[in-house]
Amino acid sequence: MEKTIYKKIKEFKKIIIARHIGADPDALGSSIGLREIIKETFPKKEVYAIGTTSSKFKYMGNVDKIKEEDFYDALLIVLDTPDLKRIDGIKDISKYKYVIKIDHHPAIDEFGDISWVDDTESSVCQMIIELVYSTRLKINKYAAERLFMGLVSDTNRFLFYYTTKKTMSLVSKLINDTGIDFTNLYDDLYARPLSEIRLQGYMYQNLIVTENGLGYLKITDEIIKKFEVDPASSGNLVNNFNNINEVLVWVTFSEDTKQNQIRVNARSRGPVINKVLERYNGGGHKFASGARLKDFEMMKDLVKDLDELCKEYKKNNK
Ligand SMILES: [Mn+2]
Repeated sequence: MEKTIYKKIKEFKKIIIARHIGADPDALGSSIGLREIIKETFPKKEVYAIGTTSSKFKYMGNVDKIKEEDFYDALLIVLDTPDLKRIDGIKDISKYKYVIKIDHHPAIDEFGDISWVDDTESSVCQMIIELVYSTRLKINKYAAERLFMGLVSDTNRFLFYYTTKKTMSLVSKLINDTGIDFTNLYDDLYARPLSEIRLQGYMYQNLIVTENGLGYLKITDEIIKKFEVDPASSGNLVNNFNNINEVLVWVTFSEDTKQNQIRVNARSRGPVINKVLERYNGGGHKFASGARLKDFEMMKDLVKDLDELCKEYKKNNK
């Protein structure tokens, strides 16, 4: 697989790298990292990492702007994106000459002339590191830093279950080969505004926990305004609710008045939740999923379904 991908990269003069909307460090790190790797290996190629980004992730590097129609003869590489509708900046992948998909989410849409999808991989950044070490691609320090940050972010500092022996040995090799100053990178990754810390305090105080072990919390627009945060903030904090004795699955419902929807972020340390979230216009990983609801009305049903799931899980795992 990696060899075929390398061959295609070698073959094309123009390469576009895309990833999902609402980019996170894994999406940004893998796309920007891969761009730098290709440029390092093939300095004459035109390579672009596209999609919108936020000021919050400025430290991950710059993204490129392109006019899509000028690149239909290019190789398109789509990273970290299981479904077509969530590719940032690409309207119709069928217009491109050749498409490669590289992803670690459970597949939703099958696409790409080549598709390397493996949900046992911790992150797409990990897959890019593998790609480098199994082909003649060259890596530099800047690319290595991007990949390291994306991997650390997606594994929640090597805490998540899909952190494997392979993850550790690839990271170790990466550090050895490129000499990145990895502890320094944490300053960028984990610095947070006080407003978000205060919101986290509110969330800890107000989490409702059922007897079956479901923790849930509604975050209205009023609360978002009061804490001077944005509708995505609570979702960014949801990983900090791991390791609570009484909580098996936890979920936040955050009102987004601009998009006129409720953002749902769910995590689990046991029950498989993505199948439930799929029924609510969402999905994701087994233990980390999200969804979008039209309004708070549907929250009750989802809470009930997840609570039921916790109950089942407890019964079967006594
Ligand atoms: Mn990812």
